[in-house]
Amino acid sequence: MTDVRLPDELRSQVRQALAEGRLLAFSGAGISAESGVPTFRGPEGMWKNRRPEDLATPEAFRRDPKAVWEWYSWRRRRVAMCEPNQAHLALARWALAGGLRVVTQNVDGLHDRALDLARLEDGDTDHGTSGAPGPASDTSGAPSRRPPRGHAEPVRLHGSLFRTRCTDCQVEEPYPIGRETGALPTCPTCHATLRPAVVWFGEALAASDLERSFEWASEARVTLSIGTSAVVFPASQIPFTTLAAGGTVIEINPAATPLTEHADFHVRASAAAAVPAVLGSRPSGVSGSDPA
Ligand code: BV8
Ligand code: ZN
Repeated sequence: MTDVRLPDELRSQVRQALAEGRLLAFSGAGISAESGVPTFRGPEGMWKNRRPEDLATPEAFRRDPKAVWEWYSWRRRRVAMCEPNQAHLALARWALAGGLRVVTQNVDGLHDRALDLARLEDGDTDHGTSGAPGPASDTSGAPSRRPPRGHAEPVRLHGSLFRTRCTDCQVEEPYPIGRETGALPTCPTCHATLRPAVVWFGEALAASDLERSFEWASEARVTLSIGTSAVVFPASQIPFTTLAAGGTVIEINPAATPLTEHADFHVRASAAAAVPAVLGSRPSGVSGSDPA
């Protein structure tokens, strides 16, 4: 495990927050970079030669739904070939043990797949999984404190690449890889065109997701801001909500961001290396083979 030198005071705050279930993990595209998912901004960013306004807005979809679907189909196929990394898995194990909650800006579904893998490790197969392959389940017993159902699920502030929403009747459904035909997908109920179930620029986030996320951020003893450029509003206000409520913010990012000067500590390292090191070894009761 990478040696991350957190000051002793912060390390004990992280331990205390995990023991009380009051650690919030807030993630952006950078947490998935080591899984091979391109980030949005920065030198290798997906948007370096595209403007978000050209593709991730309702106007773009109205103007040219085919071009927008081609971009999302390319991203879906790209993400489907990626696996959760040690950062996703460390968060999933602690979420399953009730130590933390996850709020993500990402639409790649890797937090969900990591949770499937952690449940398989934990021998808990009654939640249903996304079919993610995982190590042989080890039934050495459930974690000491299994949180209430749904507690471990991430809040997906910006939606999912693997769900569609009808542009007319608004029905939202899973849209697994392999269902694409090349033609614009249509609603099985009203036959209108389907769109990706993501939040585009200029669209409001789900009020319930926002409310829950900001509530957790104000209750958090510690918020980890992991792999986000901290520029997209309103999600970017989550770590500031923890600070305003007197909590501690630790940023994990190889680069500085607008959050850095306000955070209590900046771990200048990659997520896959730093997140397991900051959280410490997995909770008792959840065991299984180490991630690949
Ligand atoms: C809304 C889904 C109101 C789609 C996304 C002017 C000023 C301020 C705000 C605005 C403004 N003009 C407009 C706005 C509002 C706008 C906004 O914030 N714009 C920004 C760009 C200025 N926000 C909105 O429009 C939001 N809606 O405000 O609605 C409203 C209210 C009522 C009624 C109607 C409307 C909606 C925002 C949601 C947009 N959708 N995604 C899709 O994915 O296709 S946002 C998109 O950006 C992704 O979700 C992404 O996650 C998110 C944030 O980016 P990051 O995750 O931070 O990724 P990024 O690449 O930027 O950074 C990666 C970081 O990782 C870097 O720092 C890098 O250093 C680091 N990194 C790299 N490798 C690693 C690493 N870290 C760790 N480990 C590594 N290995
Ligand atoms: Zn419909």
